[in-house]
Parts: sequence; C-alpha cells; structure tokens
Amino acid sequence: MSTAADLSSFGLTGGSFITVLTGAGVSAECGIPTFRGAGGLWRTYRAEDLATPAAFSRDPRLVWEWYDYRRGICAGKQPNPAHNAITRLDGNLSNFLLMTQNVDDLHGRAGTGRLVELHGNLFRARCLECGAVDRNLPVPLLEIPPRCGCGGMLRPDVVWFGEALPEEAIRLASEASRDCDLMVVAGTSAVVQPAASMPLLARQAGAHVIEVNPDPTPLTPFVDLHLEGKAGEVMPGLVESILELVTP
Ligand code: BJW
Ligand code: ZN
Repeated sequence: MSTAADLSSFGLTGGSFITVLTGAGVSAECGIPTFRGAGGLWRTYRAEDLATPAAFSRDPRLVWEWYDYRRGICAGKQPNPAHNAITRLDGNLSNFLLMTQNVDDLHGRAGTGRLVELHGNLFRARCLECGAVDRNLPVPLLEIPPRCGCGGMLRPDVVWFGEALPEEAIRLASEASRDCDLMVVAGTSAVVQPAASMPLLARQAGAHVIEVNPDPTPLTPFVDLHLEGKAGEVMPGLVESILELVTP
C-alpha cells in the first residue's frame, strides 16, 4: 500500500484538521461482533426487538440482558492496533477529532481524548426518572433491570433507532465534518443516519475522504481513496503516512 504517495496530493500541513469516523469494523479484530454482514448482531437478533425505545418499554429485562451480555464481551477485550493508531493521531495533531458510532468504550480505553460518541456508551446507564447518568454499574449487573439511587429504572445510555443523537455530539461532529481537511472513515457500513452523512458533509465542504474497509460501502463511490483491508492492518500505516506529512 503506497499511502504516502497517494496522500501527498491532499495538501496536508501541520495545521490541517483531521477527523476520523469509526464504526463496528474497527473493533471486529478484537472479537466484538459487528451489526451487519456475516456474523453480525443483526443476523442473529432483530434490531426492532432489542434496539428501539418500543422494545425497551415492552420488555426491559430482555433488552438489559442482551446489553449486559454485550457489556461482558466488550469488557473482556483490549484495544487493537487501529484504536492505538487513532490515539497516536490524537496525541500528535493540534487539530483532531474522533467521532465514533461504537459503544464499546475501546477508543476511550485506548486513550483517545478528543472523542465524540455518537451512539452513546455501553458502560453508561441513564435514569428514566431523574436523568442521572451512572458510569459505575458492575459487569455483569447484579440486578436486571438496574435501578437508580432515586428508585427509577435505568436504561442503557445508547442511541436506539428512532432516537435523536445527543445534541452536543451531533453538533461537534457536524461542525468538525464541515471544517476538517481530511476525514478517515474506518469500519462502518455507512448506512446508519445521521452518522453516515458526516463524510458527505466533509466532502461537500472540500475535505478529502479516505475509507478503510475490507468491503465497498455506499460511501465508496464518493471517497478520494478506498483502502481495502482490515482496520487493524491498514490504520497503523495510514496514520504514520499522515503524521509524516503533517509533523515536522
Ligand atoms: C471492517 C472490519 C475490519 C468488518 N476492519 N472494517 C435517513 C434515511 C434513512 C433512514 C434514516 C434517516 N435518518 C434516520 C433514519 C433512521 C435510522 C437509520 O439510519 N436507519 C438506517 C439503518 C436506514 N437512524 C436513526 O434512527 C437514528 N436516529 C435518528 O436519525 O433520529 C432522528 C430524530 C431526530 C429528532 C428526534 C427524534 C429522532 C439513530 C441511529 C442509532 C443507531 N443505533 C445503533 C445501536 C446502538 C446501540 C447498540 O450498540 O446496541 O448503532 S444501530 C448500529 O448501527 C449501531 C452502530 O453504531 C450503527 C452503525 O453500524 P456500523 O458501525 O457501521 O456497523 P456495521 O455492522 O453496519 O458495519 C461494519 C462495517 O465494518 C462493514 O462495512 C464491514 O465491511 C466492516 N468491517 N470487519 C475494518 N476488520
Ligand atoms: Zn434517578
């Protein structure tokens, strides 16, 4: 892969604003299932039975059991070379933002600080009564569904279909997409809105867009560069190429 040569035409400099948008594929090499495609969660479970407000109202215990099962899987995994490469960008660039659709907390655990979680986080819960956010629930849970100190029922602090994304997260992500010079899009099928629109916003505003994915997606025809491969294998080299261009 000769990314250095390909990137040289992008006009990146030390002040360039670089954003990264990630999806479940970035954590696939950790052993965390993606949603779509072979082995994906939506091949075994129906999204409308588990990842909608209606599903939670109907059967909070079932929904919590599924989320607690996934919390257990994610808690036992470690960040991979893709997460760590993104953390290197965060540590070495003056203008940087990571927006992730992932709820597995692996970017945070890898040490990326400038991070926007568009779809929430599996390790946070939110009270339906008082709105308090609980970050300290045990894995696995001791009671299902878990309760807030106020007695109200907690729900997973993730974004389900039909729900609005957190206001601040969508504002930061949209602004960064419009303002960035380069967006790297890794491990997402690019079908879930509004996250899937971020690379298009960036493109329309004049940024270059690089996609890292073993497969083509609906975004592929619109990117400057599609790097075909696994994020854990492609991202470290790509990040080094970017840093060579933008750091003295
Ligand atoms: C690798 C790899 C390796 C494999 N390396 N790559 C406009 C048009 C049409 C529909 C809509 C629209 N606007 C809104 C909608 C509805 C809906 C939507 O987009 N539906 C589409 C599916 C059609 N969107 C919503 O409902 C959103 N809300 C909203 O818009 O609200 C509006 C509103 C405004 C005001 C008031 C009220 C409402 C919310 C979306 C929430 C998504 N939630 C989930 C679940 C989170 C919690 C949980 O985890 O359970 O988020 S769904 C699921 O999909 C999860 C993911 O973050 C998200 C994206 O999936 P992702 O990450 O792309 O994973 P995959 O599996 O799809 O793809 C993996 C990719 O990796 C593949 O491409 C592989 O090839 C690749 N890969 N191995 C690199 N090693
Ligand atoms: Zn409460």
